[in-house]
Amino acid sequence: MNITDVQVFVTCPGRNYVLVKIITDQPGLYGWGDATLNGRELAVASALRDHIAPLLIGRDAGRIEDTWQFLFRGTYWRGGPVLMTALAGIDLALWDIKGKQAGLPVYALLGGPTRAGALAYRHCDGRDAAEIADNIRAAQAAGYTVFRAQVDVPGTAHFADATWLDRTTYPQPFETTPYLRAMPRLFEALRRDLGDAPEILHDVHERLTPIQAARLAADLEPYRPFFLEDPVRPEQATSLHLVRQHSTTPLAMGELFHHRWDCLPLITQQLIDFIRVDIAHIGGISEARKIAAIAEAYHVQMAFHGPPDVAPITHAANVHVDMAIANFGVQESSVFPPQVAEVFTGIPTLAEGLLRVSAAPGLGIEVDEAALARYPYQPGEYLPTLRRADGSVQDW
Ligand code: KDG
Ligand code: MG
Repeated sequence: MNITDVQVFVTCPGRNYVLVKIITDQPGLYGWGDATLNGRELAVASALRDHIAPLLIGRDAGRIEDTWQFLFRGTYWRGGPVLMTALAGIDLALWDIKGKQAGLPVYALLGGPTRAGALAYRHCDGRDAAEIADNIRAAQAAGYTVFRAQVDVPGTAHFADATWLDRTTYPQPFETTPYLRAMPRLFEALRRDLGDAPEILHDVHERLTPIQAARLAADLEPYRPFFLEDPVRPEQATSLHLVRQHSTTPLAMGELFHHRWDCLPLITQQLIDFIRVDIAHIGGISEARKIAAIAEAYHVQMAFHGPPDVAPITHAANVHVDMAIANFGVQESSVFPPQVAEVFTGIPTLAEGLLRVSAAPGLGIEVDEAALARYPYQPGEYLPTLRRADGSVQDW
């Protein structure tokens, strides 16, 4: 079963996505992968079209691990976000093919289901505690039990654009002092309003120094957050030692990591409780299951990144791995723009707070190529840059 073609599509059904279709010499046997890197889509598309696709023609599509090693080590340049996202696109498409060839869903190839579905969390961002509480109540009515709370910071912030509420809300400009005071007040207000039942987490988005992160983790402790995500920057992640020393608030990190070696220090030193790698940015399912196995040995749970800026194929891959591993923690869920449903079928479904994939062979996602052609790439979809009051750059 040899690869005869690797096609790359860049489409924008409300968000820019880079999709990979690998075609084999078996009639009708092909696979879809996602290689979306938010704001750098064309760099990945070029890596795939110009450098990777020509290397794959004629290779055995069934040799997933060998292809992974070939692209990661065999081509010398390993590592960064562009190449690891390109590799993920190939890896996901090959797992899709493997499942279709076997007539089995990918979770069955990974060892079979260990649970009924993947416990999902929902973004419930808002301008203030009251709006977040309302959003949590609405999500509770839809069956969710775990929620992400992001809020404006009194005195410094305003929401210029309400459409950002569905993504992540950020104060502009951003100063850490009011932020560090606002977050414990937010959690206190949410607990007063909603009680103990909702599991509530917060994403710091790498904006704090280690000692500030330690302060926040300690101040949030009475309100029992589900986890505190990305409290410090990834460049010196072992500074989480300082945060650990000062609190028992569970910590999560990993969406900016590229492979298992980025994760190793945090896992083996037990500096985090949840690892949040993005399957689309760490080279796909092959790498994800290795990270899960390492994490399992250290009692770290998996919480794969699941933002709307990766395509539904990655969301399906998340749930296939979540279903099969023992150390699943929680799955971030996203609401896609409505046009996404015109392009993709088989997107994971949510019921009673659990994300599920069907038992269809492969990843279970089909892509309508006529529909994606109606939504050409939109240049300039970059992440906003957060700045401090003095105009200097802050982590977003
Ligand atoms: O492209 C960046 C987003 O994926 C990121 O900002 C989302 O932090 C995020 C999250 O936890 O979903
Ligand atoms: Mg995050």
